[in-house]
Amino acid sequence: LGTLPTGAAGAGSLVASASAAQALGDVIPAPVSVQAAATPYTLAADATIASDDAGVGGYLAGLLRPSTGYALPLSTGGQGSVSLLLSGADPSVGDQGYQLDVATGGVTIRARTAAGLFNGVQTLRQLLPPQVESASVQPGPWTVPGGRIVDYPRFAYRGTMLDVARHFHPVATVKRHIDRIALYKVNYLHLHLSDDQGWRIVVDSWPRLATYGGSTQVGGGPGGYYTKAQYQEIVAYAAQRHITVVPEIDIPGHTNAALASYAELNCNGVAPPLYTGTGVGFSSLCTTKEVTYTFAADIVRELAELTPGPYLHIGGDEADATPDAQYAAFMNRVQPMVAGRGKAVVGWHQIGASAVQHSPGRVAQYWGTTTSDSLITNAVAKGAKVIMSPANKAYLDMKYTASTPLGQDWAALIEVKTAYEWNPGTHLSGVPASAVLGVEAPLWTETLVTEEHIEFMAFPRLPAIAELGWSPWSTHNWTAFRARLGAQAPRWAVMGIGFYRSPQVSWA
Ligand code: TNX
Repeated sequence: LGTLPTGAAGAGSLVASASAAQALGDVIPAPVSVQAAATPYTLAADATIASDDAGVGGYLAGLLRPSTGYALPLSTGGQGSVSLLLSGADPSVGDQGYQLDVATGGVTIRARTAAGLFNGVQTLRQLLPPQVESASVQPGPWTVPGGRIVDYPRFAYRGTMLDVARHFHPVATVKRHIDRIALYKVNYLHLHLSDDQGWRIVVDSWPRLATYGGSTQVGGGPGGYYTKAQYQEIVAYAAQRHITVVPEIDIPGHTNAALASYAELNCNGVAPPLYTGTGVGFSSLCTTKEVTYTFAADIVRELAELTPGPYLHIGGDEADATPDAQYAAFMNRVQPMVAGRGKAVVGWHQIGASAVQHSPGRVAQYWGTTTSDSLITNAVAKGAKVIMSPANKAYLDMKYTASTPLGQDWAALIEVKTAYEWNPGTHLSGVPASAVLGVEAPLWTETLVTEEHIEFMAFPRLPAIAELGWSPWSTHNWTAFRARLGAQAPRWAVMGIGFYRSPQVSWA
């Protein structure tokens, strides 16, 4: 594929001095309310951090110490130059929002939860000069514009998905991706852990899934899988950044890797070969065999045991090789298994088929390209909430333009403006905003092999989708977003994010 035309390629800008102090509202996602004041604060060499939550305090200190070179002693409770307080926040902030006050004497973030403090820290991070992201000591000055921000999310669920099945991505890549998505207040990471081309998580009761089913990937490379300990390491790393992992095992279709690993899962008892192409819709678990339900129960049990978060994603998309009646019968047995393990089902919107029953807390993820869909309205009528991932707006694996060297184009070409210009609360007719749990930007990896590829497709579109998930619709404005987005470029350069330099944006 050659070298990507990324922002990071022009690394000369890496060493530029701290840019002029920005305005208080120059943050992505756009905050709910911003009152600027002429009271900037400059972090001094003897500054201190006090936090009511040790985890978020430690995270902030870990962010600031390498680039400032300051000691920034951290205390739990009390008052510091930067104070993170679990009291006194404006009540409107709810359980994810925060209030940020910047005055000449210091910075105070108030919230009702650690997650709220963490979100406030991400705002503070963006208000500091881009060089704050550096791993080595930089000159500063570390000035934050003065005033007050009161901020909270429009939707509870602001996610992105990483497909580690089509091409396997190692733990270190996933962790760095988590660091980058946290900057935009993304709070769910959906991991697509199985597909036709690979099974990426150890299941003790079916060990060949990982060792054989995980042994290749698209194009025939070596693939890979996470041990349970590695998966838990990802979950814990995400949790420290207030991101909840949503694991997906895609059934009953998209299962060639499982079918290849265990002959008994096939209706004809014959294991197919491993698959390294990019076709979809050809594989199905044998829904009429009892062993299939033993298999499903084992997978659900082991995955639920590893997962502290509330959701288990069971796929359910493109089961074209499963007859409709069998699909419904299968889902009607598997969904209660998930509920029985204390988790809520998430499935792609095909789980809205009318013969598939509701299960408690069920969530349907919309990935279609139209603005009305009977499967979704069915699911909503039965009580499901919806995650909005319209493929022609939110899919990060779609090409930006016809000449983008990576990605696919079956749903659309998605330039930044296209990714930004839609409203998750009104996009689907018959789905009121009250039924929308949030948004998710999926990144499928049929064509994406390296971390550089992931970054190039996610940036700058992921921040656009994150803003749709967080910011009130009243702040939605392409011209204003475009300016805030362009200002992120120096930060991405310091962070080493090789982004797509969309010509729709004037990059700083
Ligand atoms: C459709 S969207 C799929 C995936 C592919 C993707 C590629 C959905 C639920 N299924 O299997 O990876 O298109 O864009």
